[in-house]
Amino acid sequence: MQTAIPTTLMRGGTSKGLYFHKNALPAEAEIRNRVLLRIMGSPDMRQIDGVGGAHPLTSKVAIISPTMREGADIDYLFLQVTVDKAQVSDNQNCGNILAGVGPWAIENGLVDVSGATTPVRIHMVNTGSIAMAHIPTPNGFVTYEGDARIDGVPGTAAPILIDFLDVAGATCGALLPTGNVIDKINGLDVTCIDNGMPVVVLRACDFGLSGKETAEELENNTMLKQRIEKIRLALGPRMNLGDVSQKTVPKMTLISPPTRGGVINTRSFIPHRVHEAIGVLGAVSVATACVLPGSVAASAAKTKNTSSGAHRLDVEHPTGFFTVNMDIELGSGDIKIKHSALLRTARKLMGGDVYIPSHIWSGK
Ligand code: NQM
Repeated sequence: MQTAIPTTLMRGGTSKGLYFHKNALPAEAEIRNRVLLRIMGSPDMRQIDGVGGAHPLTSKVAIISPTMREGADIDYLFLQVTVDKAQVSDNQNCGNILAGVGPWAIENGLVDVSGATTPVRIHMVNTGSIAMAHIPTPNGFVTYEGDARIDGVPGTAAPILIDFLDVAGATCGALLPTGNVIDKINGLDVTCIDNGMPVVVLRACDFGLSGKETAEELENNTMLKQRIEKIRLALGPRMNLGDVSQKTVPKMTLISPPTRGGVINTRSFIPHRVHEAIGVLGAVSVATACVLPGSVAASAAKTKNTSSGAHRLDVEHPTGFFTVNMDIELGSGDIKIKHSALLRTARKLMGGDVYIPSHIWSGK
């Protein structure tokens, strides 16, 4: 016997995942995770007996439901399903998958269309913060067609503007989780920052790299990966994340001076594979480090102005740019982020049921 579970396959930004109504999955987290592993086909490098895409960026899940949270329209819980391990993690957010949440909520009757653009206030359950997504709804329906282009996705689609108001320290408790702008680790200077995603910012040159290496070159460099993982494991507890050996945070971003007119060039380990672009909240955290006086990113960054106010920060990544718009207030040695905003697109790819052997859910 197989059990059918209703779901939607969507591209959210530069990632892809399954979007579920909370009621479609088991209520108990342990059974739910077992079900999700089976749906995706994990653990298996190829996820051959499931619908996962055999990469962390395509092995993602959004669970959406009505909310009790004041100031929000819906709850969004993000789960990362590890490809090659029996692991489902709720310890990170995902700003790319977030892009599909508003359209899904409208099309599934959780939010009413309210004009040519429908604002959806999304409570990101993983961190307790709220994002406001502006969903194009001309003629009373979600449209996926439009002329917005984001790097890392071919073609164009309808623009989804996303605002973040309160993501600083969302996971680690503070924008600078160690209390320092610079930390010393294994003889290197790094900046640990959490503006929506815990990230360790490292200089590519400290590893003998130019920063222009391809994702594949970096992934094939076993010594480099081991060195970076050692630093990650040591910094996890110092960033208030505890033992991170089984966690997907912090992300590790190698930075170098920009080469294509942006503010900084990046290569991001997320944390074991290398991102083909950069995560949304990962980019927000790195962009914040660029305008943070004294950080390792600030010295490499080409920021046109470093004063309080509005900034447009083009973060270079392997497949293009990620633009973060930010409103900041600089104090003496610290920074307050009043607001950050960015552009994503999303597309509904498939809707229907996904099947698992019934005993996975029932436990019999
Ligand atoms: O940082 C990948 C992605 C992400 C996360 C990862 C993301 C974010 O690109 O908000 O979007 O870093 O695991 O989907």
